Amino acid sequence: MTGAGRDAGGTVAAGAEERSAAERSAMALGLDLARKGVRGANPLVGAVILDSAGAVLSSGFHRGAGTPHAEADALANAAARGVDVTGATMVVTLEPCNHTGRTGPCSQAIIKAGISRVVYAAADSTAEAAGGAAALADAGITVHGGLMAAESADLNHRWIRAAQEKRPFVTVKTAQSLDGRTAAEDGTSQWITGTAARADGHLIRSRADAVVVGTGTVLADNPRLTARNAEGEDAGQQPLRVAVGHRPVPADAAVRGTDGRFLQLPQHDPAEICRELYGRGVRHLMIEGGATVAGAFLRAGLADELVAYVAPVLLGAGTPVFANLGVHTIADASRWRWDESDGGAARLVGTDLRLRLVPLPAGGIPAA
Ligand code: RP5
Repeated sequence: MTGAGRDAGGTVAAGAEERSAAERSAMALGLDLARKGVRGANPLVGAVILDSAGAVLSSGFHRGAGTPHAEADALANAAARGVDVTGATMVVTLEPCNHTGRTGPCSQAIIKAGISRVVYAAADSTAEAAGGAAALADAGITVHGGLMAAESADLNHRWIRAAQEKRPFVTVKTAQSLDGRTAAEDGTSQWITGTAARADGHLIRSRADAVVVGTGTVLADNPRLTARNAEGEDAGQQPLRVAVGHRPVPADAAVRGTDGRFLQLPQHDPAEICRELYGRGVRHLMIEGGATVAGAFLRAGLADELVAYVAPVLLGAGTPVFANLGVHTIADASRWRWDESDGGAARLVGTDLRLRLVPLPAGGIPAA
């Protein structure tokens, strides 16, 4: 969906042909700016304002829920420098919103500022915010949708899916031996995979809004669940750390940290966990185990991608990577397909193999 082609009384043209090189490079800049935002309840968005010659007048991005949207940020940055944006073009990575949430509708701010042309990438797929392009066109602004829409949608694809399904996008991550174990028979588990795989896992943590483990894993491994760099320092955005289950989490458990980003949920049911965390603004949820929690999400059909780091290590016995999948016969197997996006279906990361899969629809049969 490009959002192009809608005629709402003004002009909403498709015309990728006439989009200038300046607008394309402004959109690329907008996407870079968008990545600086904080993930969570709102999508990542960047905006760039161009003069009629294609020079950049101002830019902005959305820093996270409750802060100004990218369009408002770009307009405010222009105003702060006394830059006149009358008749200018706004290039924005998502269709401007048309609703009043914690901030006002961007469509009205753009109209009020005297912008004469708006070029956006992806249409806003949420029912609450959609309609901005039509409102702008109604006000006589020339609106083009769809420039670099795929790049914008890719940036926010987990958020978009979450908004559509009204639950977090769920990534299940495992770090396992070649024979599918996450701990040896005596419970020792650190470490099965190497530093490069662990660093890659930390990158996923830094992009997730929350990381979930069961209280059993908290007690067994005392994980920190922070996103850290190769030096072991906290790096990037930090997810909310969530322990699910009834067992008490000790006062000195590493997962509690000191930043207040720890939560214990008594719920066991994945759907309830998703509901609770979605209500708290979580749009991308990462499940790190243990076997019971990860298995419960898979069994409930609430795992949207599986990232498995497989070490060239055999344990022969020990903790299985998933428990209670409810598979008793081959016909009931939980079936997945390799997915090439987001880092590829299979590649070596240091000494380990990183696999990425997405579920087949229920009852799906893998391609021959
Ligand atoms: C979980 O995170 C596993 O339980 C593993 O032992 C643990 C490591 O977390 P950090 O303490 O490195 O954050 O996947």
